[in-house]
Amino acid sequence: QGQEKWPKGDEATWKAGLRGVDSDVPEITKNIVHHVQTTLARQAYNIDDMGAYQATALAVREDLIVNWNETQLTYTKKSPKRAYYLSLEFLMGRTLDNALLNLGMKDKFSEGVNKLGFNMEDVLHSERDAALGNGGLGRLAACYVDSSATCELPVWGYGLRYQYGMFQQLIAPDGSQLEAPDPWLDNSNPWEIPRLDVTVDVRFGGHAEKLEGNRGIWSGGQEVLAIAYDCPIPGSDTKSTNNIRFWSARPRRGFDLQSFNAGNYERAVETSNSAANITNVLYPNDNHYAGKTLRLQQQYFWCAASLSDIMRRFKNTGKDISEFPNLVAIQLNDTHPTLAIPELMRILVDEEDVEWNAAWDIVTRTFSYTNHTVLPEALEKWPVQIFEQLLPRHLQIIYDLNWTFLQAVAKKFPNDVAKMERMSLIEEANGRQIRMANLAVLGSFKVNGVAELHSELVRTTILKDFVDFYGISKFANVTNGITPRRWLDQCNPSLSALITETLGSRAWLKDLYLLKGLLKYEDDVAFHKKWAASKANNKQRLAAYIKSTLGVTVDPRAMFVIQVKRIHEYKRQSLNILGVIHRYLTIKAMTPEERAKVNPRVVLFAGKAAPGYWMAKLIIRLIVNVGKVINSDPDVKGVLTVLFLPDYSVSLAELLIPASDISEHISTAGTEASGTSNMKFCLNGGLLLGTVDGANIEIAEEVGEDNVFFFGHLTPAVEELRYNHRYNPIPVQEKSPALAAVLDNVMSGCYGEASIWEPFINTVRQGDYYLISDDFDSYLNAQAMVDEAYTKDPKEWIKKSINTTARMGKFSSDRAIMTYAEEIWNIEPVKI
Ligand code: CR1
Repeated sequence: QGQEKWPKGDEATWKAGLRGVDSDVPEITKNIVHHVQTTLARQAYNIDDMGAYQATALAVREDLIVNWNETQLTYTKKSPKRAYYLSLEFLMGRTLDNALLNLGMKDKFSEGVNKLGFNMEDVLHSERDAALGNGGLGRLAACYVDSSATCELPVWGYGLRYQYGMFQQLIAPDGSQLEAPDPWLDNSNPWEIPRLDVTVDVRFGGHAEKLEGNRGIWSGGQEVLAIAYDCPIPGSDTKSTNNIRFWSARPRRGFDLQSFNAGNYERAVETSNSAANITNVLYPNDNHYAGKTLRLQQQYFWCAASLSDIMRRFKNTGKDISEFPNLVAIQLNDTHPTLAIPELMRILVDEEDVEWNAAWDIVTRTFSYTNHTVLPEALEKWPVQIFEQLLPRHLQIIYDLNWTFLQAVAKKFPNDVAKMERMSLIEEANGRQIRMANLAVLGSFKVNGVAELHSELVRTTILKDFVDFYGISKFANVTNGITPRRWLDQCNPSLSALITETLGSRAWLKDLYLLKGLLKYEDDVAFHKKWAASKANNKQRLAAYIKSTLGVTVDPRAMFVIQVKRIHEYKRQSLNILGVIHRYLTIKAMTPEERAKVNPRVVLFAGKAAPGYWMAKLIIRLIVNVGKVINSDPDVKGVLTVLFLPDYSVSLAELLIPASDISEHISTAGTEASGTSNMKFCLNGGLLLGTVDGANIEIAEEVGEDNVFFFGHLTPAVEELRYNHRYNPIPVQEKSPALAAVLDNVMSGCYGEASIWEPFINTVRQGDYYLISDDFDSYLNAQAMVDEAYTKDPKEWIKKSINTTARMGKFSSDRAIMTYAEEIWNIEPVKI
């Protein structure tokens, strides 16, 4: 009844929390009230979930900042060698829950929030995702900063503070993807600390003059101001709190107004707008190079600001410049930050007066480069012409580097002109272009791929010439990893609690190999029951979300089959949906008695297509329309449901991943460098259905091949199969009658007019670059094995699930980051 008079929670707690009131209300609660009262200037009468979230976040932020300060002070005092992770993408997702768990304060805060009349779940859900990334590459960076803080390594991330993150995906009534902007900073971001005093001038354009000894002077053009925003990254169960420094672009004050007279005021303001444009938006391409000038501006702006900041910090140590590589390691996350290489050369040679060869020695002991893809369409190449306009001095430096490099190549491989052409930093065909991967390899002391197979492909295909030139030891593998804090403890509280209860402590969260301890219970009936209950609970949680967002009822007792990732032809969501159609047709042809024996499935898709990737968008449209037909067909009701969940995000992944029985990772062999959601699903006890590709292979090595469902051709077969598709094509009808029937069914018009789907169907019937027709029957076979395993012996299935989770120790990003630290960066943990 008190609730009627007092708007929210416990009146006494609110009042005792106010400023100036002496009380024994816990510090945490008082702090939240304090932020409601003074920072938000609101009160119990007008505070909603969003307000409660903001006040709670501000209170938690204070603890983060205290730890952050202490960590940074320790780094400054001890001046250890530090590593910097340069990534254009950090796909962070939400922060509050993760911060509370890492700080070990979730229970206390939940209590406080409750007292004030809120539910922690609702408060946590009020936070908007920070989606400053496209997919795996950006999420990997986020996992790596979490692990570096947890492992107490002195690592900072450097990124861009985009005003607009990854677009919001909407699905139109006809099934097409629509894009809406993501103004994620609109509600302000409590996790960032603006450093208005930390700024860097970044020059674009102007003239470059060459002096003696390869030195140069770069002047004129336009300067843009970079302003730092820091984002504290707490480690788990440690004070160690690292940083991501995000740069935001501002027009340089005064510059524009001076260059125009008062009569040109509007033009002047336009120019300022164009400067701020640089950090406006994240480019929404995944595994695809788009070649936009503004993107090159982003890359240089970010590299220049970060290197200037790193150099300033190094100089504060008072060490001689030759010591730079002994105190600084810089990791290039893909080729996006490759400009950091000529930029460091420019700083050393032009500004620090270091002799050219000595400078190159410093540079090549500082950088290392991670390659994330062998897909040719993703390799960055910038037209020389754009460089001439924007970065004239860097172009000179690249030419000078190339000159020396090609001489060395010619010396090592006399008369091999083709090799020289391939290895040159400049591609002469197709207008002249600068090959960023070649430059990244040239300027780095170590190059790594992200899973064993991928690293091998890097060494034997795209970088083979460089292996011949430098020797194998420069080329390494560091298999990707994921943070078990977010990807089990946070997203799957019921399983996390069961694991902790069973193992007797939470130590597994920082030593994931301890999960092996679960194997003792692989046949334990009571444990099986709890394991299954947790999965059932997660499936119900997802079913409730589906009900509330799509209005569709799914049965949590059905098998949940999930494929969530960027929509891409190489990832073959197409194969999945064609397989679904085959299943649909098969069930429809059955008698009711036969249907009753079918293993009921809910097939879930989610993922965004790049706005300019027409074929990927067509595939989404097909999935949605096939889903509509299947879901409204009484013949398959309760046996098959197919849904496309819109607007995939880190937060949606946290809901989906714990609910899977099977997840699909079915790329054409040799195309998926690693994959990381495969690791997340398996860590949460979902079994894997996939091709022999990327990290699937290493997952199978760990969890046992009998616990994964593999299918499809292997990597060495791909080239020949593609050749055959081009030169000796076999009709689909002959290769796979099942697939031919599915394609005919699509073209029969039952999911919408044939003309809509024709362009997609043609890619399968002709050319079939991604080998759908070659793998289709094998895929169906694997699906049949899944059904059999799931229905025949539920105990055996649970045992597989337990085994999968228990053997995922290798895939902690702590292991990955320690490998980088020990084998590449040569840095050590620093105790705070
Ligand atoms: C790969 O496609 C990998 C991530 C992280 C992606 C994916 O398989 O897991 O990187 N590559 O390493 C990429 O985005 C630009 O390349």
